[in-house]
Amino acid sequence: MLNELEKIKKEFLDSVEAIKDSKALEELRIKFLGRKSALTSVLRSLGKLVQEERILVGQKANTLRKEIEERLEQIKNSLYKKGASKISTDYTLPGFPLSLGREHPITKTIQEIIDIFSPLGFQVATGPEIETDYYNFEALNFPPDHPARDEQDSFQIDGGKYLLRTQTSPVQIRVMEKTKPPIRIIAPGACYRRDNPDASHSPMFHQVEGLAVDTDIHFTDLKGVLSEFIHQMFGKEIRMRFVPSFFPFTEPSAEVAISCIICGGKGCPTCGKSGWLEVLGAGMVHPNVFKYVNYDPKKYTGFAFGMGVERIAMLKYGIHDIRLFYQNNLQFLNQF
Ligand code: 2NM
Repeated sequence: MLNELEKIKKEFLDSVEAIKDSKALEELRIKFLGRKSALTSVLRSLGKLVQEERILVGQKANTLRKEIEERLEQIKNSLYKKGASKISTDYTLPGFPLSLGREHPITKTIQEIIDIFSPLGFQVATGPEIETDYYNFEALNFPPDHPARDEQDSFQIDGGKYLLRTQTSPVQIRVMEKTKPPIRIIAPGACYRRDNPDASHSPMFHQVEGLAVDTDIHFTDLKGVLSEFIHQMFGKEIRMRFVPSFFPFTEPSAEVAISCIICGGKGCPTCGKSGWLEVLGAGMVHPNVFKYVNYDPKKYTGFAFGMGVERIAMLKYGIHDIRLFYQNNLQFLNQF
């Protein structure tokens, strides 16, 4: 038996040098390790041997088997290295498709709004989302304990030292503090109010507010600018109306509505049978606001407006629940 193993080993070492390709390698593997190989039949016949012999021959046979396996593995690797350098890459094959992201519908709507106001001379202004009571309320003519504050419950930080802005108008105050008129700006960005989420409320939402200040700004300028905005955003056929309203930072103030984009004004469930949809608030800047930023209210007048971006996007795209914007459902988001 031991002689037999020696013979197998010698024969293997003799024939291994001749291997030139993977076909020859596989043939040799079958010949020396396969079911019908001499080594396999030695291992099979171990049971017939007496114990001492069985242990000795068994060990030798298994060692040989390992040696053969390792040597074949070495040859396989060196064949692969030689061959790999010959395999050329086909650079004309198409690559793996990358799934491209896209703008969120809110980002897209903000950009559309900016693209309408930019050619009218409005520059984009931004500011902090963490604000002080002074910039978010007081300088905007919302005195402490004024009932208008009830509509804008805020999230407080550091026991009321700071708050998350409830509107983007503090940006307008910050710009007016640093810049002399004429001013024409729009302030897009995230705002926060302590509202419970439902189909039309979210504790985080977005606004675009606008402001124009100069020596000769009138209500008719506000109407002209907003009429241009509404027609570009919703269509030339859309009508617009101003309804008297109240905001602390404007006087007079108005709610701006558009003829219902679903029914054209006849009345339907979307417009609550009124034929009109409220889309933004606006007015002439209150003289008190100018006093806070050291503008002379006798010299300067201005108009301001504010809109909820989600509301605009919901009307434009026919979305019935604001929460869809924040759920990251790709089936929803991929539609835009
Ligand atoms: C609105 C409605 C009406 C507004 C006022 C000002 C400022 F800074 F001039 F006082 N900024 N934005 C304003 C006016 C905002 O949002 C519904």
